Amino acid sequence: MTEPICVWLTPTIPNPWKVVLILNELKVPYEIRSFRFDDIKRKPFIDLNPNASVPAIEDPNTGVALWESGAIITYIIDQYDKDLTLTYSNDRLQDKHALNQWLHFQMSLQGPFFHQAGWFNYLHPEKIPSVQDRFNSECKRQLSVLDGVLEGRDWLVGEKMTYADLSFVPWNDILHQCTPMALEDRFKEFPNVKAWHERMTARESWKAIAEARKRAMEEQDLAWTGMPRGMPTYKEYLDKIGKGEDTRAKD
Ligand SMILES: N[C@@H](CCC(=O)N[C@@H](CS)C(=O)NCC(=O)O)C(=O)O
Repeated sequence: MTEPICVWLTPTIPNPWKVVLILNELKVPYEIRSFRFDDIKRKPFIDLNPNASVPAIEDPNTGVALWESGAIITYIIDQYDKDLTLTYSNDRLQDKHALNQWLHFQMSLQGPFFHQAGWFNYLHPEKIPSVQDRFNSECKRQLSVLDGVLEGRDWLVGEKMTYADLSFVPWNDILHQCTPMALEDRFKEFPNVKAWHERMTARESWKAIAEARKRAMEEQDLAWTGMPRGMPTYKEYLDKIGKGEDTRAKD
């Protein structure tokens, strides 16, 4: 019997939910270890991930512990997708490696650029229009690449949904919190991305995550920015964490 894989996360950060989404789709047991962002650079988490970022996993079935969501996804697919539900075998060498190519695109472009766009649009203490333009236009460029590839097809590679498709969901889902676009308009220029995204977010696997994420944010009383409700600026938040002060919202 498979023991639950422990997934460490802080709830507002999208990267861990990619991992949880793939575990849900494969029906691999897991347990979420949700902790406060305040503790990301502290023990015990820092012993697990010296880079102080989420997600990280510990798999009691194999003794494997990993961080970096792309590496974790590759591990889960290798270890737990023996039926090739979300991947392709060596018999389809081009498709199998194209999945890895898209995972790298997600990991090196979509995730980091959406993150930096969100930072410079909403959290950075100064507004720097040239930097905001740079990240906003790069996010659009990536979406237009995806939109072009998805023209006339449902999935990035081959005829089925794979881990590559699923890896894009959590960041696309918060595009409106990264770039200055309204929730309902975020995919206006990218109809193929919109249909693809909605195809995946309509699944039970994602609905369960949206609920779990909401609950985990409520447990910590977090605003959408990831800061405790009522925290005026990210700088103040980080200063308080640095001084070891209690950052929890006061009623
Ligand atoms: N490439 C990493 C990125 C993980 C990551 O950096 N997560 C961020 C936010 S998206 C984090 O934990 N940041 C900690 C910090 O900002 O101090 C992955 O995909 O696992």
